[in-house]
Amino acid sequence: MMFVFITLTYLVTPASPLVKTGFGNKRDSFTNVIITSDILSEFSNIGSDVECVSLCLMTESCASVFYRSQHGQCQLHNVLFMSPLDGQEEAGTVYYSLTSGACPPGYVYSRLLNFCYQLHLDKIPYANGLADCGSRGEHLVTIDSPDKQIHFAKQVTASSDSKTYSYYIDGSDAATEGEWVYHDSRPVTYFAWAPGYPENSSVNRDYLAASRAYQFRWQDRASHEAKYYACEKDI
Ligand SMILES: [Ca+2]
Repeated sequence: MMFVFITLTYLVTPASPLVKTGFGNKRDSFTNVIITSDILSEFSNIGSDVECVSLCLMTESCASVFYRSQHGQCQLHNVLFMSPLDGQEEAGTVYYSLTSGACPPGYVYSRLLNFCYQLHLDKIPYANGLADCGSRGEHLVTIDSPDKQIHFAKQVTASSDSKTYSYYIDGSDAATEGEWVYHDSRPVTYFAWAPGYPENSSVNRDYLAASRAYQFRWQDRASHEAKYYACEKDI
């Protein structure tokens, strides 16, 4: 997908130490489209899209906004929508994602979790996903806490395009069966297994996948299986 980004740059007076300077990136594929699911909060009598983006900046769980100029309304969301076809047509509506210097446009950026990643909706074997992430100095997304698991599952289910398939994520027990490690050899200590998993069967189920069939809880899968994948950029 191609996006044209218009960057609005401005300093925000910090309401708390957690509020950081940031950017709103206009996602042109969503112009004149409105999506009303996953609303974090709404504001009325908002004069401009810039004001709407600044409200997002001041709300740490906000990842994106719709500004409805016809209604002077600003809608905050904690997910990044990926499918314009999920919305309804509404003239005068614009959509912005929040990003930062460290987490580029097109990536999902959670300021709360200091978490930056990109969903890749190509079905590929594990090694190809690993290689693609690595080509940008990234790694498969590391989900090492319940909060990250909840965030990831909410993000992928927010759009019809991204919720249609399972994702390879960081973690393998290929080296020693039953000993799960991340890309950097740290042991995996948090697991979000789907019921009945890990299967540990004889078909080399050595790779973690967040499974569509189980609300994106995890399965151990074989590396040849084609899946979506998500790459994390360390920030
Ligand atoms: Ca295994």
